[in-house]
Amino acid sequence: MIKLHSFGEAFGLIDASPFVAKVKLFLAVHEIDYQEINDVMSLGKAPKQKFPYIEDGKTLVADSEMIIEYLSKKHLIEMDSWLTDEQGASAHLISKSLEENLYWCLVYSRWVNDDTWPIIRSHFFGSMPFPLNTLIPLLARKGTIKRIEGQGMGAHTADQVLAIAKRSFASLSTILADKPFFFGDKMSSLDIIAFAQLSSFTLATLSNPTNDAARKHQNLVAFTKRIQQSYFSELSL
Ligand SMILES: N[C@@H](CCC(=O)N[C@@H](CS)C(=O)NCC(=O)O)C(=O)O
Repeated sequence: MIKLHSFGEAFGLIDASPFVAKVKLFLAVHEIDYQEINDVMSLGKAPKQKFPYIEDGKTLVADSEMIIEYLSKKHLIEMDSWLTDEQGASAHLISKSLEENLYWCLVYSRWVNDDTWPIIRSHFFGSMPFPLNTLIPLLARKGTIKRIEGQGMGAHTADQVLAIAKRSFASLSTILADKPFFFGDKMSSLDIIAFAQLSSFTLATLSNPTNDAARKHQNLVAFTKRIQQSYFSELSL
């Protein structure tokens, strides 16, 4: 059976990481059995020093997109074969916007902003013994802020990052409109990616200006709730 290395459920979400959530939803939608291994301490041993990665026997596959490609080939899944070429191209670019831009607003809201950082610190590092519980979170926060700065989002003020996130939420809300899924009645891989990124804001039990801004869009809240309830009903909403 496939082993999925993840951070684990957190803040009412199926995983603290939207990239892990994406793989978990893909596995659930396609009814692929797997064993989940939550071990944040082993992140350093991950092939790309990031979660998710999977083990399939001796094969290791890291990166959510590559995992989905690998599993699609193995299980002969063609989730997007019904999309037109134009829809497929738009889906690709929207998903890149979500994962390469909106995602960094999420990281900023959790790791940079002082309103949410204490909750993140206590969740990931609270059970460590003293003095690790003071030193490790400091180092981890410093490292994450360096990555956010390297990516570019970290150069902005909190208000500017919030404005960037708000524009993405509004655009996604407009595109989704009152459809069940982004391209109509049927789920595509864009819905999997959109669920993973959006639910990290709409369904998180963390109250901050970014999550509150996402929750103003009723259709995005309903979309993420519906999917979480359909595939992960054990998580309370
Ligand atoms: N492109 C990767 C991104 C994965 C990623 O950024 N994972 C983050 C969590 S959301 C991570 O493991 N971060 C740990 C670190 O950078 O130390 C994917 O699609 O899987």
